Parts: sequence; C-alpha cells; structure tokens
Amino acid sequence: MPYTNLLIDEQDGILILTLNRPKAMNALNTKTMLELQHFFAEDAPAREGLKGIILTGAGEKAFVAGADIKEFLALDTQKGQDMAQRGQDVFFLIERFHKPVIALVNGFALGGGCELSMACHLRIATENARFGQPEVNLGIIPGYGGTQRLIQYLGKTKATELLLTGDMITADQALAWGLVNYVLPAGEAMDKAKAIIGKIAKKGPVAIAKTIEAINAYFQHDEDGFDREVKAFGQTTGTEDFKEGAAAFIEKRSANFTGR
Ligand code: CO8
Repeated sequence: MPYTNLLIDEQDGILILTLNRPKAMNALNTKTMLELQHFFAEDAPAREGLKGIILTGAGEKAFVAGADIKEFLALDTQKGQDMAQRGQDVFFLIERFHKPVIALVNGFALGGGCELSMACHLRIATENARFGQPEVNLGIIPGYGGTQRLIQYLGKTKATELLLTGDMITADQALAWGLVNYVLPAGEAMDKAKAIIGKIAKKGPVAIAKTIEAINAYFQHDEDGFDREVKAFGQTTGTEDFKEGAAAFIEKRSANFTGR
C-alpha cells in the first residue's frame, strides 16, 4: 500500500514511522488511521528482520495534536462510536505488536496523540513535548483509549485531574508522573530509542513477544472500560456542545457550551 501520511525509513531492522502531516500538527485524520491500521496489521508483521518501531511526528512542533477536529463536524452518536471503536482497534494493534514500539514524542501529544503515545510500549519525550487530553474543551471525551490508559500509567488521582481539566503537562512533569520513560534533548532522543530497540533485539524474540502479551494481560479486566468509553464518546458526539466546541476551535474562538 502506498502511504500518503506515513513515512517509513527502515535501517538495520529499526523502522522509523513518521506521521507526516506537519501543517495540521500531524492530526490523525481518517486516512492516517487507515494507513496506521494497514501498517500494523499487514506491513510491519511481514517485515523480516524487524527489531522494533520508533513512532514519531514530522516537523518540530507536534508529535500528534489529536484526532483531526476538522473531520468532527459530520459526527453523530453512531458515527462517533464507530470512529472511536475503529481507532481503539488500531491502537490495540500497536499495543499488541510483538516487537517493541517506542513513541518518540517530539512536541504536542494531545488527545488522540497522547492516546497514540500511550498505546506504544515505551515513550521517549523531547524537552519541548507536551501531553494532555483536552477533549473536554471540545465537549467530548477521549475515544482512543485515553480514559483507560491514562489511569493505567498515572493512577486515578493524576489521570482524573488531567482528564477533567484538559490541562497539558510538560515533558518533565510527564517523567515525574511516570507517563514517559525518558526526557532528552531533541538531538539525543532518537539515538536513545534506537539503543533501546537494539538492546531488546538481543533478547529472545519469543520471550519479548510473550512479555508484551503478558503485560497487556494485566490490564485486560479493563476492557469493559474501553467499551464504556466508545459508548460515552458517541454520546458526546451527539451533543450540541460538541458541534459548538469543534466549530469554535476551527473558527479560533472560545466555545460557548450550554450543556445540551
Ligand atoms: N485537528 C485538526 N487540525 C489541527 C489540530 C487537530 N487536532 N490541531 C492543530 N490543528 C491545526 C490547526 O487548525 C492549524 O491549522 P490552520 O493553520 O489551517 O489553522 C494548525 O494545525 C496549527 O495549529 P495552531 O495554529 O492552533 O498552532 P498553535 O501552535 O497555536 O497551537 C495546539 C498548537 C496547542 C496543538 C493547538 O493547535 C491545539 O490546541 N490543537 C487541538 C488539540 C486538541 O484539542 N486535540 C484533541 C482533539 S480531540 C481528540 O483527539 C479525540 C480523540 C478520540 C477521537 C475518537 C473518534 C473521533
């Protein structure tokens, strides 16, 4: 499949997958999600000698600034649920991939971008990275697993604060709170990611695959939470507040929420 929004660069078994829509802050539009789905379901598993994947964003400002808000205006309850379910399925492919997937978070990781980073096995942030789940500013909730994975990484106390306030945290806060593994200057982060993949590649591949499987199993009792998130996301996409929130973003003004 020829990719439009993904750049692939594989050297010595280490594959750098770059989300490439820098003018839109690498926002996850439908095409990007379909390409990610194809990449993790068909392309990556067939690559011989693959040691691991480093997922990053093009440009200097953003890893991924979220789902593409410009596609949101057409959503209603059912379409919102379907879109959230499809996105969660793609992110499960990443979380369950049998080789390490490292998010190199090189800027804003907001909404679906924070969720994407959390679906990766490890996260390395550059010093300018910012993390957050700002969906409440749009009158919706996270739909790509954010309500579940943020709690898994941060615990309920800090996750609740971030999810309810929509606040962003710095890379250093993300490190202190346990959301990322390392914070490094931009010039050093890629080398660190490659070194970690190189180290893991020296271990038994079955052991690595089974370790990933077992780590994921620890959280499987939370899958009801993911279902709940899909339904709740759909309910929020059916509201007037959501249409107002998305329109306000596009029109670059503050949203006027009414609770309907
Ligand atoms: N979607 C679409 N376009 C975006 C997005 C986005 N998420 N983020 C930024 N852009 C675009 C802007 O519209 C702008 O485009 P244009 O030049 O055409 O106006 C361009 O990127 C640059 O953005 P800014 O001018 O706003 O740049 P700033 O440096 O001033 O601000 C921010 C950067 C802080 C990242 C700001 O752009 C921002 O707040 N973006 C939105 C962040 C956000 O709310 N993300 C959450 C989205 S909702 C979500 O992810 C839900 C996931 C689950 C979905 C489930 C199924 C639908």
